[in-house]
Parts: sequence; structure tokens; C-alpha cells
Amino acid sequence: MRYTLIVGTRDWSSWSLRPYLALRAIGVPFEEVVVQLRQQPLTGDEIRRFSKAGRVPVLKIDENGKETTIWDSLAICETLAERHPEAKLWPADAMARAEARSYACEMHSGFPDVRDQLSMDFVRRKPLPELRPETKTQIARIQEAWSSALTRFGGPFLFGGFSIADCMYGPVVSRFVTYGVEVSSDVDGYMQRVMALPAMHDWGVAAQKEVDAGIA
Ligand SMILES: N[C@@H](CCC(=O)N[C@@H](CS)C(=O)NCC(=O)O)C(=O)O
Repeated sequence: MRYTLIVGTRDWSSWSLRPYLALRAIGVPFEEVVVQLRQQPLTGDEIRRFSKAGRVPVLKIDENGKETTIWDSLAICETLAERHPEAKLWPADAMARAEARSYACEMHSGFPDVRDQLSMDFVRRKPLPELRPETKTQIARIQEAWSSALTRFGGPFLFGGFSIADCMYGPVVSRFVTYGVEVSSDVDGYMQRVMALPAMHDWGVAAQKEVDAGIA
């Protein structure tokens, strides 16, 4: 069995970071292929070599002589959770699991203004732009959701142990760090724990190389 994760330029590709964190949490070996983003039409053509959906991340599973392609960050995370139950990528308790799924889905389908105004730039530190009211509301909602889960499930991650909810919010943590978003102390502690993950560190090292090479 072989996993290949196709990701975008690491400094920018927030969606790619999510399944990367899940794969690292599982601890299985996997290969990475990086597609350079923001070079249309080349980027789109290159991604479509791997997935007709034309978006990264993409996971290829080579198993028993068959290759399966999975695209979309959440579909990849769900597939990994199903294939590696020992990694406990979802909480064991059914009600906590249902809520963790809501957290992951709220991120996956929401917060458009945060994504637009605070785009991921993993290694750079930037001034906070003039925030639209919608962006402020979404930042407040994210922090309120994090605080609520940390209080109720006791940390250190949103639902106690590291889960797909944390994978989905990992890039948001990076955005808050990049733009110096003001956060409460419990949220700050959570963000520090996420940023200290070896997987986040390694992603940052790769992103820094892209910046140094002038491709991000
Ligand atoms: N809903 C998708 C979104 C994926 C997405 O928008 N990926 C961006 C990169 S972060 C992309 O592939 N952009 C294609 C391009 O820039 O041409 C997911 O969760 O995977």
C-alpha cells in the first residue's frame, strides 16, 4: 500500500495542510508531490494530471494493484480516519464525534471573509489588514468555538486528543499567527500547542524553502 499526497505550494495552500496533518498524526509513510500554485494556466493543468476536479489536495492510494484517487481535504481526512481507526482521528464518544464533525464542516464550508482577508502565508508575519465587519464576526466565532471545546473537553486539543477538527483549523491557527490576531489566553495556549506540532514545524521548514527560492 502506498499513499501519495499531492499538495499546493506549502506557504499558501491551507487546504493541503489539513490532510497533511492527518497523515502525520497517523504516522504512516507517504510521498508528497508539490504543485506550484498561482501560475495559471500551468497550475490548473498540472493539478488535473492528478485529479479532474482541478484542486489540491489529492490523495492517491495504491493498493492491491489498484489506484484510487480521493480529492477534497475533508474527504481525504474522513478516508484516513476510516482506514486507520487506531489513530483516533475522530473522538471515541459518539456525541463528541458528532460535534467534532460539525466543527470540521463549519470550517470546510464557512469563514469566507477570514479566508479572503487573512490568506495563509505560513512563514511570513504581516500587519493585520482593516477587517470587514464580517471578518471580525467570523474571527470571534472561531475563537468562541475553540474556547468552548477546550473548556468542555479539557484540551490539549479541541476534543481532547488531536482530531480532524484540529487538522481543519490548523491553517486558521497559522493565519492568526501570521496576522497577529488578538486572542484570549486559552486560545493562545491552543494555538501554541498546534504550532508546536512536529508536522506544523516541518510544513514551515518546507514553506520557508519556497520563500527562500522565490516561489512563494
Ligand atoms: N474544498 C476544497 C478546496 C481546495 C482548494 O481550493 N485548493 C486550492 C489550493 S489551497 C486549489 O487547488 N487551487 C487551484 C488553483 O489555484 O488553481 C478542499 O477542501 O480540498
